[in-house]
Amino acid sequence: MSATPTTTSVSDYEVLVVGAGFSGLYLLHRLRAEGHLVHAVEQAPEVGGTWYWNRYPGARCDVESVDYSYSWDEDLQQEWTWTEKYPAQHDILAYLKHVADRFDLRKDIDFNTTLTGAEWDESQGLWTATAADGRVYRARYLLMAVGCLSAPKDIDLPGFQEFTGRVLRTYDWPEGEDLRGQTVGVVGTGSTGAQVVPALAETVADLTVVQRTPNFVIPTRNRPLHEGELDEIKADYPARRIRNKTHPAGVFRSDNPKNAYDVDDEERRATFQERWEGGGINFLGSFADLMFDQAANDAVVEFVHSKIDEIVDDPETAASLKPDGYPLGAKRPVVATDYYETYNRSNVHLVDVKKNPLETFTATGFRLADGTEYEVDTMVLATGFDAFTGPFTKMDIRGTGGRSLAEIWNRDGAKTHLGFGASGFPNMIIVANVGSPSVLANMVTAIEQHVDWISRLLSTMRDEGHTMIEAQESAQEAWAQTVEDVAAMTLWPNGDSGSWYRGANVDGKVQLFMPYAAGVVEYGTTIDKAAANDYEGFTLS
Ligand code: N01
Repeated sequence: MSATPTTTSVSDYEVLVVGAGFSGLYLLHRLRAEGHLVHAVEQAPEVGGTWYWNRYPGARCDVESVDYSYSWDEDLQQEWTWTEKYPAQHDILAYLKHVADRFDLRKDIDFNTTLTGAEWDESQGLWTATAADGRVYRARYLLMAVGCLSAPKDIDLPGFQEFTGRVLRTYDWPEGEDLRGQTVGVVGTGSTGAQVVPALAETVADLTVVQRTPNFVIPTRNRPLHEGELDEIKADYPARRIRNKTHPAGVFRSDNPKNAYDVDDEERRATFQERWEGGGINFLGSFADLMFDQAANDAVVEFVHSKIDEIVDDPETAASLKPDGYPLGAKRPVVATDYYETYNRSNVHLVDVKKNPLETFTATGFRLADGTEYEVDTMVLATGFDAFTGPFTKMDIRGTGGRSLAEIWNRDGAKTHLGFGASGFPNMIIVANVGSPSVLANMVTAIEQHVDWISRLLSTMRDEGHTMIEAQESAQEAWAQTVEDVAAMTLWPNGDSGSWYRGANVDGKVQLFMPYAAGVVEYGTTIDKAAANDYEGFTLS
């Protein structure tokens, strides 16, 4: 708790929600409706979480608009108008602002409030959380609705401090900035890089993309919704939401039930081609065994390689863009518009730093190992996140006996029981993050599933006179093992992908597979069973 207090105000609540993105807003609404005294704090001056901050050109979600939205209010889903198949950042932010206004949520949110730490007071059974400006919040329950991808990865580029030009990071991009006419460098070719690169290519004079690990990039095929399409969806909305909850990914996909080698070469290629034409994450439903069978995955890898060869004019650039050494899906698959096509533009250049390492940044740009120098006006860093754990470990969270969550997670990796609680941190409840399907599903479905479970838990505790819940250490160990074991049944952990799913993108981070790979259906059964069994694995008192 580092900041010098400028105020000593102390506010008392039953529940303190940290974050006002998709999770925090629904928690606030749901818990308030159930009569809990609940309040939220939010670092930003506005609601929206990740969709407030990530305003970079091209930012768009790869889950369809009509599914990447709340399902818990029929009037809300009937009255909101989505205009495109996939929502742009500003569309999602507008939607969340509307939700905040419509359900009068803002009155219970303190904006511009960054919590620096939270401490469990054992004698009183309360959390005391401190904001950067010194304000203090006391609450029985601390609900961590902080997002999985909200703490940027530290800059780990050689000699970056030498660079004196402008630096923009995609995670907090200045509103409306498109770097028109400038000479620009971009580091990072993940989901963010693959969206910002084609968008910037349209406006900047010259764009150099620094790529370390190539990704599999599937075309989005975004389009305006056809006339009448939204009305048809709305007529069937409740049933559509139920269908979404029957798919492990929390969004209905017409997955092909066949395995890749159940069919001949021609049918296999035609199937990939059809899904590629359709665009989006549905491509992963081409065959049932893509994430389970290496040969099936090799087939899809070969198909994507062939598309890169087809699209990219320069053979050397095409060769550099082809991912190898890890299965498609082991790193979060990227969905973007005109990504490969962008490398055919005369103002866009790819620098493959696996072949020719980035030696150092200089005052005016950067230099490669072979001595090639690049001069840029602005460097754009799309270098990713300290995923899952970062938003927790950047705070000083102290549990029973003063134990530090950051110390434990940095040393042993992040472990939870069923994704909701960590042993030694009573009444700290985690929302849709480590140990639950979270990022491997439609985040909104995963969030709703978590919030519904948490709200049931808190109401049950109130009704039964409990005031404390804590994950049992043995249950937490067993669940962490289950999360690993389930991931090990898939190709997700395989290869040299450096994926943030397992912390491999951050130097020195303990590598554990963090999301629960079995998906929301299996997970829902597990958590409901635990609840029905008197919250098995948790101690309630
Ligand atoms: O981050 P990333 P992101 N030198 O970690 C490179 C979601 N999302 O912000 O792979 C050189 O995926 C790094 O290279 P490497 C989605 O879940 C969704 O792009 O480590 N390069 C990589 O290329 C996504 O997965 C949407 O070798 C360095 C890139 O930076 C998640 O957010 C849109 C480097 C980081 O990629 C994160 O995506 C956007 C270094 N020192 C985001 N350090 C949609 O819904 C890092 N890199 C569409």
